[in-house]
Amino acid sequence: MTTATGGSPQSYDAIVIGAGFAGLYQLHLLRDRLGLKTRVLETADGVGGTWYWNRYPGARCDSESHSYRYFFSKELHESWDYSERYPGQEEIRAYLNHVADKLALRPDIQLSTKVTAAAWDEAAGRWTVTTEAGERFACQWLITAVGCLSSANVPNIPGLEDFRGEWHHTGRWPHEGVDFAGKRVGQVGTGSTGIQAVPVIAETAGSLTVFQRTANYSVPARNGPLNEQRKKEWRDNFEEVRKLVQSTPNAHPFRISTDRALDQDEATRLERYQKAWDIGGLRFRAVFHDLLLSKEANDTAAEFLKGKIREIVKDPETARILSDIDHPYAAKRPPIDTNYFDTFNLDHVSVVDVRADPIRRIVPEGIELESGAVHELDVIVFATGFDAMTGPLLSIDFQGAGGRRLRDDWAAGPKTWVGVAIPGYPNLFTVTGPGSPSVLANMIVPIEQHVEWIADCIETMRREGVERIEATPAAAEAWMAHVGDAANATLLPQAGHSWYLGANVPGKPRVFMPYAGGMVRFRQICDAVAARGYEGFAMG
Ligand code: N01
Repeated sequence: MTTATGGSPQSYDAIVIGAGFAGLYQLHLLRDRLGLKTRVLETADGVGGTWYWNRYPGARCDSESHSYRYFFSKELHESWDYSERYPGQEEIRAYLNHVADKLALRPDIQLSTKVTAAAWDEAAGRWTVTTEAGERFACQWLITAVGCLSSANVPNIPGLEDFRGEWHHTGRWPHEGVDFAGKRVGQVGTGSTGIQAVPVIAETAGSLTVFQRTANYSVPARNGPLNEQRKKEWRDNFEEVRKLVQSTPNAHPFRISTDRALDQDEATRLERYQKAWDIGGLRFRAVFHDLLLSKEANDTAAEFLKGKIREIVKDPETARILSDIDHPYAAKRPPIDTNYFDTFNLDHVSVVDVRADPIRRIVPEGIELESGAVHELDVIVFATGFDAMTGPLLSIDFQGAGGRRLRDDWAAGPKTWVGVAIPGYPNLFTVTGPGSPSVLANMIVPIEQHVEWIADCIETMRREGVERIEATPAAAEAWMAHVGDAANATLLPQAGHSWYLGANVPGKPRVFMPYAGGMVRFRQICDAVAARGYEGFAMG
């Protein structure tokens, strides 16, 4: 391997940062369709992105497996079967390794390489990318494929360094696993991750105490093995599934009902909720069209789900804490689970309401609350989420045109043009950046759309002899206003503590980051931008 720590940087047409779903496909298109000399730089020592890091107990995707895969190649599609309704972390990682082999991507992926900085050289019209090890790379196009949820958020609770036991964040889980057998385990966090982890940790832990700040809804996933007939069905119906996921606003393989909750009588409504509960998964959100548009409609779903918690959880005080939910259903990312609420019926599992009695500090023997109560623990699991969307980008020191810094430019919140380009940062593309539908959709579909749009844009530049492209400040300003308006037309901003708003990270600006206008509309907007000669961009 060549190193370029001292002299001139290694030269490429394009550098892609990250080897998850986005980076692998971006490499394939740039290298194999456009013929660009491309290199992927990846922090981890394997491919997989999110699915490389998130090895916590119970890690599994909430998208159904026939929709959580690439759709750009029928041949690739037919070469892989998932084994369960929802793919588990190991299986998704295996799938991405299979893709890397099948498309012969590995020679152009440099693992164990953390990008720390990237600076635009205006005179050369190129980016210089620097890694933690001091290697330098130069490229005309720089593409971030760093994921939306890859910057682990370990809360800054005083005393953590004094804790006598071991602690882990779910997004940085040890590869060798964690042995909970007989141990006193404390878990902080009850988002999608925490809700998946609780039942699995409880299987072996001596005791499990869940520290809940915000109670959460959850719908049973109803996971299970796929039989051979179902696998064949998904293989044979590639075109239908692809069309379906590309034609629904949230890119999942099911349609959102056009019926409104408030138009139904109560018996019909309950019957529809019960049916969706029995089918399980994110489909619950699609039962009625107005669940995220009308608080009154949402209340009917919320009440149904709170009722289920009270039905399942036997101890009334535990049921009260778990069902004391303060936001509309699906205003935060709605989790799905396998036996989450049932797990609280086990004698060795309990919940502590840390909204009522907040965590004061961590002491050598465990977690101390404001009341002075100390929960003695051997292991603390932080299922405390991520510095979402902007975190992974801002962890790289981007220096744009004229020496401007992304950290300064985004001090009051991110600004992008259609999620993929940032004014002041020429020839930089951000796959599923802030302002894209990304996390509000089944991620694979926005990833593929962005990656293809970026490849088309670069192809156009080369065909037309354009060396430099940059989003205009006016376009980004208008787009972020539209992103805000799209969110405000829904109930999403009503979950004031959600990571969609950056509210989970102290000091982070409160800006609603993902585009809530839906994937179908977003694709039309991006296509129109390209068709109008890359409207909102300055090209030269
Ligand atoms: O993180 P979260 P996550 N003291 O931010 C709590 C995707 N995902 O990793 O709500 C006490 O949702 C925090 O409390 P509060 C999915 O998009 C997908 O669970 O801020 N508690 C909350 O309960 C998801 O939305 C899948 O009051 C603290 C929890 O920690 C996203 O990843 C699976 C705290 C964090 O919840 C993130 O989910 C898993 C503190 N200091 C995740 N700080 C699949 O598809 C935070 N919390 C499978």
